[in-house]
Amino acid sequence: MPSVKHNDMPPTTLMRRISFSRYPSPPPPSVSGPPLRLRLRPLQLTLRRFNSSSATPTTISLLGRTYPTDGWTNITPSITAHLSQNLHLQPSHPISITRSLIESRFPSPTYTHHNHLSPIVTTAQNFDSLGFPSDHPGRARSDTYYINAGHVLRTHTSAHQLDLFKANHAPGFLVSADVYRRDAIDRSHYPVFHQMEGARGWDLAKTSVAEINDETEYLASLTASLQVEDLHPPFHEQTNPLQPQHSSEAAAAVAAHLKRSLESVVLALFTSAPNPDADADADSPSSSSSSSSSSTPAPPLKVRWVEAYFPFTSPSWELEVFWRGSWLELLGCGIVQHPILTAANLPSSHISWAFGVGLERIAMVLFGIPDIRLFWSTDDRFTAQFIQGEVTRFIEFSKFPGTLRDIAFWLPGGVEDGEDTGGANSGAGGPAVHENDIMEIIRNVGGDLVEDVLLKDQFTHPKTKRASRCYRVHYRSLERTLTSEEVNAKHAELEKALKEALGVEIR
Ligand code: FA5
Ligand code: MG
Repeated sequence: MPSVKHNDMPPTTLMRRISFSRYPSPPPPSVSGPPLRLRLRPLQLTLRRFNSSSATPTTISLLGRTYPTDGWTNITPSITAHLSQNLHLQPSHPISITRSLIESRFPSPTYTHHNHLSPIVTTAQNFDSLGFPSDHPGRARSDTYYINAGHVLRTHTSAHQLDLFKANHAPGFLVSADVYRRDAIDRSHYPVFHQMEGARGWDLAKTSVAEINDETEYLASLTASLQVEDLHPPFHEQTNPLQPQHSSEAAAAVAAHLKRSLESVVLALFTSAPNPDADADADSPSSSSSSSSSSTPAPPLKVRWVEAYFPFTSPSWELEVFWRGSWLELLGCGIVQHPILTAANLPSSHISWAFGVGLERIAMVLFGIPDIRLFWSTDDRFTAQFIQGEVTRFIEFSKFPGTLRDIAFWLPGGVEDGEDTGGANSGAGGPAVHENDIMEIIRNVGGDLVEDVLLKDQFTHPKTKRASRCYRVHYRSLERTLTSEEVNAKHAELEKALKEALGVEIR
Protein backbone atom coordinates (compact mmCIF):
# COMPACT_ATOMS: atom_id res chain seq x y z
CA MET A 1 0.00 0.00 0.00
CA PRO A 2 1.42 3.42 -0.84
CA SER A 3 2.31 5.71 2.05
CA VAL A 4 0.04 8.62 2.92
CA LYS A 5 1.32 11.91 1.55
CA HIS A 6 0.97 15.31 3.16
CA ASN A 7 2.31 18.61 2.03
CA ASP A 8 3.73 21.30 4.22
CA MET A 9 1.83 20.30 7.32
CA PRO A 10 3.58 21.22 10.54
CA PRO A 11 4.26 18.24 12.78
CA THR A 12 1.80 18.22 15.66
CA THR A 13 2.82 18.20 19.27
CA LEU A 14 0.76 15.06 19.87
CA MET A 15 3.36 13.02 18.12
CA ARG A 16 6.26 11.72 20.12
CA ARG A 17 9.74 12.87 19.29
CA ILE A 18 12.04 9.93 19.57
CA SER A 19 14.63 10.33 22.27
CA PHE A 20 15.67 9.02 25.66
CA SER A 21 18.18 9.71 28.36
CA ARG A 22 21.64 8.18 27.95
CA TYR A 23 22.22 8.03 31.67
CA PRO A 24 19.19 6.40 33.26
CA SER A 25 19.65 6.23 37.01
CA PRO A 26 20.50 2.78 38.26
CA PRO A 27 17.49 0.88 39.61
CA PRO A 28 16.95 0.87 43.37
CA PRO A 29 18.65 -2.14 44.96
CA SER A 30 15.32 -3.86 45.66
CA VAL A 31 14.54 -4.25 41.95
CA SER A 32 15.54 -7.70 40.81
CA GLY A 33 16.62 -8.71 37.33
CA PRO A 34 18.74 -6.72 34.91
CA PRO A 35 17.29 -3.34 33.91
CA LEU A 36 16.51 -2.56 30.26
CA ARG A 37 17.74 -5.96 29.28
CA LEU A 38 15.74 -6.11 26.09
CA ARG A 39 17.47 -3.06 24.73
CA LEU A 40 20.79 -4.88 24.91
CA ARG A 41 19.79 -7.90 22.88
CA PRO A 42 22.17 -8.40 19.94
CA LEU A 43 20.49 -6.83 16.94
CA GLN A 44 20.52 -9.42 14.22
CA LEU A 45 18.46 -7.21 11.98
CA THR A 46 21.13 -4.56 11.98
CA LEU A 47 23.71 -7.10 10.98
CA ARG A 48 21.53 -8.17 8.12
CA ARG A 49 21.56 -4.58 6.90
CA PHE A 50 25.32 -4.54 6.70
CA ASN A 51 25.52 -7.93 5.09
CA SER A 52 22.86 -7.41 2.48
CA SER A 53 23.24 -4.27 0.38
CA SER A 54 26.88 -3.49 1.13
CA ALA A 55 28.85 -6.28 2.75
CA THR A 56 31.03 -5.08 5.64
CA PRO A 57 34.67 -5.02 4.52
CA THR A 58 37.02 -7.06 6.69
CA THR A 59 38.97 -3.93 7.65
CA ILE A 60 38.21 -0.20 7.82
CA SER A 61 40.79 2.58 7.54
CA LEU A 62 40.00 5.68 9.55
CA LEU A 63 42.23 8.67 10.31
CA GLY A 64 45.33 6.83 9.13
CA ARG A 65 44.79 3.57 11.02
CA THR A 66 43.31 0.28 9.91
CA TYR A 67 40.86 -1.59 12.13
CA PRO A 68 39.52 -5.12 11.68
CA THR A 69 35.70 -5.20 11.57
CA ASP A 70 33.51 -7.68 13.42
CA GLY A 71 29.91 -8.31 14.41
CA TRP A 72 29.86 -5.02 16.37
CA THR A 73 30.78 -2.81 13.40
CA ASN A 74 27.97 -0.36 12.69
CA ILE A 75 29.61 2.85 11.45
CA THR A 76 28.42 4.07 8.09
CA PRO A 77 30.00 6.26 5.41
CA SER A 78 27.61 9.12 6.24
CA ILE A 79 29.14 9.18 9.73
CA THR A 80 32.79 8.65 8.85
CA ALA A 81 32.51 11.59 6.42
CA HIS A 82 32.31 13.85 9.48
CA LEU A 83 35.48 12.51 11.11
CA SER A 84 38.00 15.16 10.12
CA GLN A 85 35.75 18.17 9.89
CA ASN A 86 36.52 19.52 13.36
CA LEU A 87 34.03 22.38 13.41
CA HIS A 88 35.41 23.35 16.82
CA LEU A 89 38.69 24.30 15.14
CA GLN A 90 37.38 26.05 12.01
CA PRO A 91 38.12 29.77 12.37
CA SER A 92 35.01 31.96 12.38
CA HIS A 93 32.67 28.99 12.79
CA PRO A 94 30.06 29.47 15.56
CA ILE A 95 31.18 26.21 17.25
CA SER A 96 34.77 27.42 17.32
CA ILE A 97 33.76 30.90 18.51
CA THR A 98 31.74 29.31 21.33
CA ARG A 99 34.67 27.05 22.25
CA SER A 100 37.08 30.01 22.48
CA LEU A 101 34.66 32.03 24.58
CA ILE A 102 34.34 29.22 27.13
CA GLU A 103 38.09 28.51 27.06
CA SER A 104 38.78 32.13 27.95
CA ARG A 105 36.97 31.56 31.28
CA PHE A 106 39.27 28.61 32.10
CA PRO A 107 42.73 30.03 31.29
CA SER A 108 46.10 28.30 31.38
CA PRO A 109 48.21 27.56 33.32
CA THR A 110 45.42 26.48 35.72
CA TYR A 111 43.71 24.62 32.86
CA THR A 112 45.43 22.84 29.95
CA HIS A 113 43.46 22.89 26.68
CA HIS A 114 43.17 19.78 24.49
CA ASN A 115 41.48 20.22 21.12
CA HIS A 116 43.05 17.54 18.90
CA LEU A 117 42.28 14.23 20.63
CA SER A 118 41.25 11.46 18.22
CA PRO A 119 37.52 10.65 18.13
CA ILE A 120 38.34 6.94 17.95
CA VAL A 121 38.63 5.60 21.47
CA THR A 122 38.52 2.18 23.08
CA THR A 123 35.44 0.88 24.85
CA ALA A 124 37.67 0.95 27.96
CA GLN A 125 38.13 4.73 27.57
CA ASN A 126 34.54 5.53 26.65
CA PHE A 127 32.85 3.25 29.20
CA ASP A 128 34.95 1.05 31.54
CA SER A 129 37.28 3.80 32.80
CA LEU A 130 34.21 5.79 33.84
CA GLY A 131 32.52 2.98 35.73
CA PHE A 132 29.75 2.22 33.23
CA PRO A 133 28.32 -1.18 34.22
CA SER A 134 28.71 -3.89 31.59
CA ASP A 135 24.96 -3.86 30.86
CA HIS A 136 24.62 -0.06 30.63
CA PRO A 137 22.32 0.88 27.72
CA GLY A 138 24.82 3.49 26.48
CA ARG A 139 27.04 0.58 25.38
CA ALA A 140 24.40 -0.87 23.05
CA ARG A 141 25.07 -0.95 19.31
CA SER A 142 21.74 0.80 18.92
CA ASP A 143 23.16 3.88 20.70
CA THR A 144 26.87 3.96 19.87
CA TYR A 145 28.92 3.80 16.68
CA TYR A 146 31.23 0.81 16.90
CA ILE A 147 34.26 0.35 14.64
CA ASN A 148 34.68 -3.08 16.18
CA ALA A 149 34.10 -4.73 19.56
CA GLY A 150 36.96 -2.77 21.14
CA HIS A 151 36.74 0.64 19.42
CA VAL A 152 33.99 3.24 19.21
CA LEU A 153 33.55 6.80 18.07
CA ARG A 154 33.57 8.60 21.44
CA THR A 155 30.04 9.31 22.63
CA HIS A 156 31.22 12.03 25.00
CA THR A 157 34.37 13.95 25.87
CA SER A 158 34.38 12.20 29.25
CA ALA A 159 36.14 9.35 27.37
CA HIS A 160 39.38 11.32 27.93
CA GLN A 161 38.96 11.96 31.66
CA LEU A 162 41.08 9.12 32.99
CA ASP A 163 43.96 9.75 30.55
CA LEU A 164 44.03 13.46 31.36
CA PHE A 165 43.81 12.91 35.11
CA LYS A 166 46.73 10.47 34.68
CA ALA A 167 48.77 12.99 32.71
CA ASN A 168 48.06 15.48 35.52
CA HIS A 169 49.60 18.41 33.63
CA ALA A 170 47.85 21.10 35.65
CA PRO A 171 45.17 21.48 38.31
CA GLY A 172 42.56 21.42 35.56
CA PHE A 173 41.92 20.61 31.90
CA LEU A 174 39.52 21.32 29.06
CA VAL A 175 38.80 19.04 26.09
CA SER A 176 36.80 20.17 23.05
CA ALA A 177 35.88 17.58 20.48
CA ASP A 178 33.38 16.04 18.12
CA VAL A 179 31.23 13.27 19.67
CA TYR A 180 29.00 10.69 17.97
CA ARG A 181 25.67 9.16 18.98
CA ARG A 182 23.02 7.15 17.20
CA ASP A 183 20.02 9.22 18.07
CA ALA A 184 16.72 10.75 17.04
CA ILE A 185 16.49 13.16 14.11
CA ASP A 186 15.20 16.65 14.67
CA ARG A 187 16.25 20.28 14.63
CA SER A 188 18.34 19.98 17.78
CA HIS A 189 19.71 16.44 17.37
CA TYR A 190 22.37 15.38 14.91
CA PRO A 191 24.47 12.18 15.10
CA VAL A 192 27.64 14.28 15.38
CA PHE A 193 27.92 17.19 17.77
CA HIS A 194 30.60 18.86 19.88
CA GLN A 195 31.23 18.84 23.58
CA MET A 196 33.64 20.53 25.92
CA GLU A 197 34.75 18.69 29.03
CA GLY A 198 36.28 20.53 31.94
CA ALA A 199 37.81 19.34 35.20
CA ARG A 200 39.53 20.93 38.17
CA GLY A 201 41.14 19.14 41.10
CA TRP A 202 42.84 19.84 44.41
CA ASP A 203 45.05 17.76 46.67
CA LEU A 204 43.48 18.39 50.04
CA ALA A 205 46.77 17.47 51.69
CA LYS A 206 48.19 20.63 50.10
CA THR A 207 45.22 22.97 49.69
CA SER A 208 42.77 23.82 52.46
CA VAL A 209 39.02 23.92 52.02
CA ALA A 210 39.21 27.61 53.00
CA GLU A 211 41.45 28.29 49.98
CA ILE A 212 38.90 26.65 47.67
CA ASN A 213 36.17 28.74 49.28
CA ASP A 214 38.17 31.94 48.72
CA GLU A 215 38.35 31.24 45.00
CA THR A 216 34.64 30.43 44.97
CA GLU A 217 33.86 33.73 46.64
CA TYR A 218 35.69 35.56 43.90
CA LEU A 219 33.76 33.61 41.22
CA ALA A 220 30.50 34.41 43.01
CA SER A 221 31.32 38.11 42.89
CA LEU A 222 31.35 37.86 39.08
CA THR A 223 27.84 36.43 38.90
CA ALA A 224 25.93 38.75 41.20
CA SER A 225 23.50 39.73 38.43
CA LEU A 226 22.56 36.13 37.61
CA GLN A 227 19.33 34.68 39.05
CA VAL A 228 20.17 31.20 40.26
CA GLU A 229 17.65 28.60 41.42
CA ASP A 230 19.33 25.84 43.42
CA LEU A 231 16.70 24.12 45.51
CA HIS A 232 18.58 20.97 46.45
CA PRO A 233 21.12 20.51 49.24
CA PRO A 234 24.64 19.76 47.90
CA PHE A 235 24.04 16.04 48.42
CA HIS A 236 21.23 13.71 49.24
CA GLU A 237 21.71 10.27 50.73
CA GLN A 238 19.40 8.54 48.25
CA THR A 239 19.15 10.72 45.19
CA ASN A 240 22.59 12.37 45.00
CA PRO A 241 24.99 10.80 47.48
CA LEU A 242 28.20 12.10 48.94
CA GLN A 243 31.06 9.70 48.20
CA PRO A 244 32.43 7.76 51.19
CA GLN A 245 35.94 9.16 50.60
CA HIS A 246 34.79 12.77 50.92
CA SER A 247 34.04 14.91 53.96
CA SER A 248 30.85 16.93 53.60
CA GLU A 249 32.87 20.19 54.00
CA ALA A 250 35.28 19.34 51.18
CA ALA A 251 32.54 18.09 48.84
CA ALA A 252 30.38 21.14 49.54
CA ALA A 253 33.34 23.44 48.80
CA VAL A 254 34.17 21.66 45.54
CA ALA A 255 30.50 21.61 44.51
CA ALA A 256 30.20 25.35 45.15
CA HIS A 257 33.40 26.03 43.16
CA LEU A 258 32.01 23.96 40.28
CA LYS A 259 28.64 25.69 40.31
CA ARG A 260 30.05 29.25 40.56
CA SER A 261 32.62 28.49 37.79
CA LEU A 262 29.88 27.35 35.43
CA GLU A 263 27.51 30.15 36.37
CA SER A 264 30.24 32.68 35.56
CA VAL A 265 30.73 31.04 32.14
CA VAL A 266 27.02 31.11 31.37
CA LEU A 267 26.72 34.74 32.42
CA ALA A 268 29.74 35.76 30.33
CA LEU A 269 28.47 33.85 27.29
CA PHE A 270 24.91 35.02 27.43
CA THR A 271 25.75 38.64 28.09
CA SER A 272 28.14 38.61 25.12
CA ALA A 273 25.24 37.64 22.85
CA PRO A 274 23.07 40.26 21.14
CA ASN A 275 19.94 40.79 23.25
CA PRO A 276 17.57 38.14 21.89
CA ASP A 277 14.50 39.36 23.73
CA ALA A 278 14.57 42.62 21.86
CA ASP A 279 13.50 40.70 18.79
CA ALA A 280 11.98 37.60 20.39
CA ASP A 281 8.86 39.60 21.12
CA ALA A 282 8.52 40.83 17.58
CA ASP A 283 6.88 38.42 15.17
CA SER A 284 7.99 40.10 12.00
CA PRO A 285 10.04 37.94 9.65
CA SER A 286 12.89 40.44 9.85
CA SER A 287 13.12 39.99 13.61
CA SER A 288 16.08 37.65 13.40
CA SER A 289 18.13 40.19 11.50
CA SER A 290 18.55 42.67 14.31
CA SER A 291 22.05 43.12 15.65
CA SER A 292 23.61 43.76 19.03
CA SER A 293 22.68 47.41 18.83
CA SER A 294 19.26 46.71 20.35
CA SER A 295 18.11 49.30 22.87
CA THR A 296 15.75 47.05 24.93
CA PRO A 297 17.40 46.17 28.25
CA ALA A 298 17.81 42.42 28.68
CA PRO A 299 15.89 40.87 31.60
CA PRO A 300 18.15 39.25 34.23
CA LEU A 301 19.39 35.87 33.09
CA LYS A 302 17.92 32.89 34.99
CA VAL A 303 19.56 29.50 35.48
CA ARG A 304 18.70 26.51 37.66
CA TRP A 305 20.51 23.48 39.04
CA VAL A 306 18.79 20.11 38.70
CA GLU A 307 19.91 16.85 40.32
CA ALA A 308 21.25 14.35 37.77
CA TYR A 309 22.89 10.95 37.53
CA PHE A 310 26.11 9.98 35.73
CA PRO A 311 28.08 6.78 36.44
CA PHE A 312 31.30 8.82 36.84
CA THR A 313 30.25 11.60 39.23
CA SER A 314 28.47 11.84 42.57
CA PRO A 315 26.77 14.06 43.46
CA SER A 316 25.78 15.16 39.92
CA TRP A 317 23.78 18.02 38.44
CA GLU A 318 22.58 19.52 35.20
CA LEU A 319 22.53 23.25 34.57
CA GLU A 320 19.58 24.71 32.69
CA VAL A 321 19.08 28.23 31.38
CA PHE A 322 15.71 29.92 30.94
CA TRP A 323 15.72 30.99 27.33
CA ARG A 324 12.84 32.28 25.26
CA GLY A 325 10.20 30.88 27.55
CA SER A 326 11.56 27.45 28.40
CA TRP A 327 14.30 25.69 30.33
CA LEU A 328 17.16 24.42 28.17
CA GLU A 329 19.71 21.88 29.45
CA LEU A 330 23.24 23.10 28.82
CA LEU A 331 25.50 20.68 30.62
CA GLY A 332 26.01 17.82 33.03
CA CYS A 333 28.54 17.89 35.88
CA GLY A 334 29.48 16.61 39.30
CA ILE A 335 32.19 15.51 41.69
CA VAL A 336 34.39 12.89 40.03
CA GLN A 337 34.04 9.35 41.35
CA HIS A 338 37.02 8.71 43.58
CA PRO A 339 37.98 5.36 41.95
CA ILE A 340 38.67 7.23 38.68
CA LEU A 341 41.21 9.45 40.44
CA THR A 342 42.74 6.41 42.16
CA ALA A 343 43.06 4.67 38.77
CA ALA A 344 44.85 7.81 37.56
CA ASN A 345 47.42 7.33 40.35
CA LEU A 346 46.38 10.51 42.14
CA PRO A 347 46.76 10.55 45.95
CA SER A 348 43.73 9.55 48.01
CA SER A 349 43.56 13.16 49.25
CA HIS A 350 42.68 14.34 45.71
CA ILE A 351 39.20 15.64 44.88
CA SER A 352 37.94 16.97 41.55
CA TRP A 353 34.90 18.30 39.77
CA ALA A 354 34.09 17.74 36.07
CA PHE A 355 31.53 19.01 33.59
CA GLY A 356 30.52 18.28 29.98
CA VAL A 357 28.75 20.93 27.93
CA GLY A 358 27.16 20.71 24.48
CA LEU A 359 28.64 23.38 22.18
CA GLU A 360 25.83 23.26 19.59
CA ARG A 361 23.21 23.79 22.31
CA ILE A 362 24.98 26.97 23.40
CA ALA A 363 25.86 28.18 19.91
CA MET A 364 22.27 27.74 18.69
CA VAL A 365 21.07 29.97 21.48
CA LEU A 366 23.89 32.55 21.32
CA PHE A 367 23.81 33.02 17.57
CA GLY A 368 20.10 32.33 17.06
CA ILE A 369 20.77 29.35 14.78
CA PRO A 370 17.44 27.53 14.39
CA ASP A 371 18.55 24.16 13.00
CA ILE A 372 21.51 22.01 14.09
CA ARG A 373 22.13 20.93 10.47
CA LEU A 374 23.17 24.48 9.60
CA PHE A 375 26.46 24.03 11.47
CA TRP A 376 27.51 21.61 8.72
CA SER A 377 26.52 23.90 5.86
CA THR A 378 29.27 24.96 3.49
CA ASP A 379 26.95 27.50 1.84
CA ASP A 380 28.74 30.83 2.15
CA ARG A 381 25.47 32.53 3.01
CA PHE A 382 26.01 30.68 6.31
CA THR A 383 29.79 30.51 6.70
CA ALA A 384 30.51 34.14 5.74
CA GLN A 385 28.27 35.50 8.48
CA PHE A 386 30.54 34.88 11.46
CA ILE A 387 33.72 36.49 12.77
CA GLN A 388 36.09 34.76 15.20
CA GLY A 389 35.74 36.22 18.69
CA GLU A 390 32.32 37.80 18.08
CA VAL A 391 28.79 36.64 18.81
CA THR A 392 26.50 37.96 16.11
CA ARG A 393 22.90 37.16 15.39
CA PHE A 394 22.44 34.67 12.52
CA ILE A 395 20.53 36.15 9.62
CA GLU A 396 18.32 33.51 8.06
CA PHE A 397 19.04 33.57 4.35
CA SER A 398 15.85 31.86 3.35
CA LYS A 399 13.51 29.25 4.70
CA PHE A 400 12.71 26.75 2.01
CA PRO A 401 9.43 24.87 2.28
CA GLY A 402 9.36 21.39 3.77
CA THR A 403 7.34 18.35 2.80
CA LEU A 404 5.95 15.60 5.01
CA ARG A 405 5.70 11.95 4.03
CA ASP A 406 4.38 9.16 6.21
CA ILE A 407 5.79 5.69 6.21
CA ALA A 408 3.75 2.92 7.84
CA PHE A 409 4.86 -0.66 8.20
CA TRP A 410 4.48 -3.95 10.03
CA LEU A 411 7.51 -4.94 12.02
CA PRO A 412 8.87 -8.44 11.66
CA GLY A 413 9.21 -8.57 15.45
CA GLY A 414 8.86 -5.48 17.61
CA VAL A 415 10.51 -2.19 18.39
CA GLU A 416 12.67 -1.56 21.42
CA ASP A 417 12.28 2.04 22.23
CA GLY A 418 13.72 3.44 25.37
CA GLU A 419 12.45 4.28 28.76
CA ASP A 420 8.73 4.50 28.14
CA THR A 421 8.31 0.78 27.64
CA GLY A 422 11.66 -0.16 29.12
CA GLY A 423 12.27 -2.53 26.26
CA ALA A 424 10.73 -4.46 23.46
CA ASN A 425 7.25 -4.31 22.16
CA SER A 426 7.66 -7.78 20.90
CA GLY A 427 4.56 -7.99 18.72
CA ALA A 428 4.41 -11.34 17.00
CA GLY A 429 7.77 -12.43 18.37
CA GLY A 430 10.97 -12.44 16.37
CA PRO A 431 13.92 -10.16 16.83
CA ALA A 432 13.31 -6.63 18.05
CA VAL A 433 14.27 -3.58 16.03
CA HIS A 434 15.65 -0.61 17.95
CA GLU A 435 14.16 2.72 17.00
CA ASN A 436 17.67 4.08 16.40
CA ASP A 437 18.15 1.42 13.70
CA ILE A 438 15.15 2.88 11.90
CA MET A 439 16.57 6.40 12.39
CA GLU A 440 19.95 5.33 11.04
CA ILE A 441 18.39 4.01 7.84
CA ILE A 442 16.37 7.19 7.42
CA ARG A 443 19.55 9.21 7.93
CA ASN A 444 21.53 7.11 5.46
CA VAL A 445 18.92 7.49 2.75
CA GLY A 446 17.73 11.03 3.44
CA GLY A 447 20.95 12.60 4.74
CA ASP A 448 20.63 16.26 5.65
CA LEU A 449 17.35 16.53 3.72
CA VAL A 450 15.56 14.99 6.71
CA GLU A 451 14.73 17.67 9.23
CA ASP A 452 12.95 15.46 11.72
CA VAL A 453 11.12 12.19 12.20
CA LEU A 454 8.13 11.73 14.47
CA LEU A 455 6.37 8.60 15.61
CA LYS A 456 2.83 9.24 14.42
CA ASP A 457 1.12 6.12 15.66
CA GLN A 458 1.70 2.56 16.76
CA PHE A 459 -0.52 -0.38 17.52
CA THR A 460 -0.51 -4.14 17.74
CA HIS A 461 -2.97 -6.08 15.60
CA PRO A 462 -5.36 -7.79 18.05
CA LYS A 463 -5.46 -11.09 16.10
CA THR A 464 -2.09 -11.44 14.41
CA LYS A 465 -0.25 -9.65 17.25
CA ARG A 466 1.90 -7.93 14.64
CA ALA A 467 3.23 -4.50 15.61
CA SER A 468 2.63 -1.55 13.32
CA ARG A 469 4.48 1.75 13.30
CA CYS A 470 3.86 4.92 11.35
CA TYR A 471 6.59 7.58 11.20
CA ARG A 472 6.23 11.03 9.71
CA VAL A 473 9.36 12.12 7.88
CA HIS A 474 9.84 15.85 7.41
CA TYR A 475 11.98 16.52 4.33
CA ARG A 476 13.43 20.04 4.03
CA SER A 477 16.59 21.39 2.50
CA LEU A 478 18.32 24.34 4.10
CA GLU A 479 19.69 25.41 0.75
CA ARG A 480 16.95 24.96 -1.88
CA THR A 481 13.32 24.02 -2.55
CA LEU A 482 12.87 20.28 -3.00
CA THR A 483 10.68 19.09 -5.87
CA SER A 484 7.97 16.55 -5.11
CA GLU A 485 9.52 14.13 -7.65
CA GLU A 486 12.77 14.23 -5.74
CA VAL A 487 11.05 13.72 -2.37
CA ASN A 488 8.93 10.88 -3.78
CA ALA A 489 12.05 9.19 -5.10
CA LYS A 490 13.83 9.57 -1.75
CA HIS A 491 10.80 8.23 0.09
CA ALA A 492 10.53 5.23 -2.23
CA GLU A 493 14.22 4.58 -1.67
CA LEU A 494 13.58 4.75 2.07
CA GLU A 495 10.76 2.19 1.87
CA LYS A 496 13.04 -0.13 -0.06
CA ALA A 497 15.91 0.30 2.39
CA LEU A 498 13.68 -0.38 5.41
CA LYS A 499 12.28 -3.51 3.74
CA GLU A 500 15.72 -4.81 2.82
CA ALA A 501 17.52 -3.96 6.00
CA LEU A 502 14.92 -4.68 8.67
CA GLY A 503 12.48 -6.96 6.90
CA VAL A 504 9.50 -4.66 7.57
CA GLU A 505 6.34 -4.91 5.47
CA ILE A 506 5.19 -1.54 4.15
CA ARG A 507 1.45 -1.01 4.80
C1 FA5 B 1 27.36 13.72 29.04
O1 FA5 B 1 27.72 13.53 27.90
C2 FA5 B 1 28.34 13.63 30.19
N1 FA5 B 1 29.58 13.08 29.70
C3 FA5 B 1 28.51 15.03 30.79
C4 FA5 B 1 29.34 15.04 32.05
C5 FA5 B 1 30.70 15.29 31.99
C6 FA5 B 1 28.72 14.79 33.28
C7 FA5 B 1 31.46 15.31 33.15
C8 FA5 B 1 29.47 14.80 34.45
C9 FA5 B 1 30.84 15.08 34.38
P1 FA5 B 1 24.92 14.37 28.35
O2 FA5 B 1 24.62 13.19 27.53
O3 FA5 B 1 23.81 14.94 29.15
O4 FA5 B 1 26.10 14.10 29.39
O5 FA5 B 1 25.49 15.50 27.41
C10 FA5 B 1 26.06 16.69 27.92
C11 FA5 B 1 25.57 17.86 27.11
O6 FA5 B 1 25.80 17.63 25.71
C12 FA5 B 1 24.06 18.08 27.21
O7 FA5 B 1 23.75 18.81 28.36
C13 FA5 B 1 23.79 18.85 25.94
O8 FA5 B 1 24.18 20.21 26.06
C14 FA5 B 1 24.73 18.19 24.96
N2 FA5 B 1 24.05 17.16 24.17
C15 FA5 B 1 23.70 15.91 24.56
N3 FA5 B 1 23.10 15.24 23.55
C16 FA5 B 1 23.08 16.10 22.49
C17 FA5 B 1 22.61 16.01 21.14
N4 FA5 B 1 22.08 14.89 20.66
N5 FA5 B 1 22.75 17.09 20.33
C18 FA5 B 1 23.32 18.22 20.81
N6 FA5 B 1 23.79 18.36 22.06
C19 FA5 B 1 23.68 17.33 22.89
MG1 MG C 1 21.90 15.23 29.67
